[in-house]
This record gives sequence, structure tokens and C-alpha cells, in this order.
Amino acid sequence: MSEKIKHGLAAGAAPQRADWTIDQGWSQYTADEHAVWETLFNRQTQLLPGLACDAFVHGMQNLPLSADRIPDFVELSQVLRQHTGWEVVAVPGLVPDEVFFDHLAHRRFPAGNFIRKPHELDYLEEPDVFHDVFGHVPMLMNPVMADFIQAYGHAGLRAKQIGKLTELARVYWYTVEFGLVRQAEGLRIYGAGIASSFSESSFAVQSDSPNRMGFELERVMRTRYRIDDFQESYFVLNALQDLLELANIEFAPYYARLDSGLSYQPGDVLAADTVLHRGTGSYHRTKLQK
Ligand code: HBI
Ligand code: FE
Repeated sequence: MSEKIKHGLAAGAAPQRADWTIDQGWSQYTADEHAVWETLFNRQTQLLPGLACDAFVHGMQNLPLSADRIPDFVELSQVLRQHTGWEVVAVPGLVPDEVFFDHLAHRRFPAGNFIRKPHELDYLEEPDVFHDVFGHVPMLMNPVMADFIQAYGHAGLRAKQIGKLTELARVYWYTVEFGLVRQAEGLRIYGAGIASSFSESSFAVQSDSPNRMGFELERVMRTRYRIDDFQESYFVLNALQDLLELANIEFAPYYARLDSGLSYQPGDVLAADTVLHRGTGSYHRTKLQK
């Protein structure tokens, strides 16, 4: 277990419940914490029209989310359950892989109950209530995404047992977290890691720097990703419906094929890729020089 996963618990303490859930403790949020939510909520809501996909916008409209307060997971779950059968449960931060997957397999989305500090508005490593709720929950209102994330939970449990989680986790990363989708008007965000980030929202859709390529499963499973900065490459679905196929896929033959052949760096572009935009790489190049 990593150090990160112990965060939120007293040193050496075991989680109170075997499934790592805790009470959200909604009444204990301070005015300052609600104010951080308000800042983040307003800034993202103003930014996302024209950047987020229709499913995200519709999900958001139908949820009891507002600027003035951190949402109550019980209220949120009542609405979510009616639409797609999902609910939101509170966890203290990152939880062990098997625990995370077991929740997803049962249509429970584990959301951090804490919120970032005012000096962490733009970036923090652990998923907090803003990332988990604002980023993920609107897409859980979408039936296709609802089924896909549950299927990922089942696949994750199997992948963990057979030592293939690294490859499977790339699928989640490049879809649920950092996915783009084609829409009639242009490329749009559906990934929660992008939708909950002020700076990456415009970077992912509008910047010349990153590559944007058609999503291809085996290609994605071979592709490393950045966890500490904007992505160098985004993979684009033709439609959210494409996730249905991915939800029903048998991963075993893919794992077998991945045992031979290459893995790719985040910024690689291959001859076989469907390149929608060949990135200039300027953003990451500038960073390297600093
Ligand atoms: N725990 N709370 C939380 N949120 C995550 O996204 C998460 C996790 N534990 C493990 C995990 N993600 C990843 O290891 C898998 O998606 C691969
Ligand atoms: Fe996430």
C-alpha cells in the first residue's frame, strides 16, 4: 500500500469499515471550504460551455449541484440512482485498487470527502470532492458511461489478479479521466481529469501543443501517461456510444498480445495513428528547458 493511500487516517490505523467508506461529514465543512467549492464551481461552469460534451452538460443540469455549497452525497445519490442506478460514497482519499474496483463493480462511486486548500486550486495529486463530484458525477448520469465504469470495475478486479493493471489502467486514464469525444461542432471533453481542471480544459481542446488521435484500444493500452502535468496526447472517441463496445470487451486476448511488442511514450505519434491534430509539443518542450 502506498503512503498516499494511508492519507486521511491516523498513522497505522485501519479503516473503520472494510470497504473504506466513511461518513461524508457534510455538517463539518467550514465556510472557507464551501468557499473553495464556490470558486472552483463558478470558474469551471463559466469555462465549460463549448468545451464539455453535451452529455456532461446535461448530467450537470440534472444534478443537485450548485455554487453555494459542497454537495451532500445523500442528495446526489438519490438523483443519480434514479437515472443510472449509481450512488456516491465518501472515502478519505485514494483507496486500495481492489476496494476501488469493487465499489465501481457495484455502481458505487468513491468520492473524496475533503476539499483542496485555497493554494491548491489548480492542482492537487489526490482526488478531492471537486474532482470526484464535479468531474465524474455528471458523466455517471449518462447510461453508456454508467455501464462502462461498472464494467471497468469488474475488469480491474481481474486485471489486478493477473498482474495486468498497468495496461488496463491506461484505458481508464485515456477515457474516463482524459477522454475527448467528437461532436458535430468539434472536439469536446468528457474526461473528469480535464473537466475538473481550469487550465487543462482549454489546453486539451484548443491548444496546438498536444496530439489528438483516434482512440484505438491496443494502442492506448501500450501508452504511458503523465500524472503530474497536462497530457501530451489525447485520444478521441467518435461517439460516447463507442464505450459500450469497450464495456463488453474481453480483455484477455489483448493482455496476451501486449506481452510482445512495444510500449509508447506519452508524446509518441505512430504511423498507424489516426491523427486529428499533430501536436507541436511546445508546452512540454518549454517546461523541459526551465
Ligand atoms: N481511489 N478514491 C480513489 N479514486 C481513484 O480514482 C482511485 C483509487 N484507488 C485506486 C485507483 N484509483 C487506481 O489505482 C485505478 O484506477 C487503477
Ligand atoms: Fe478521477
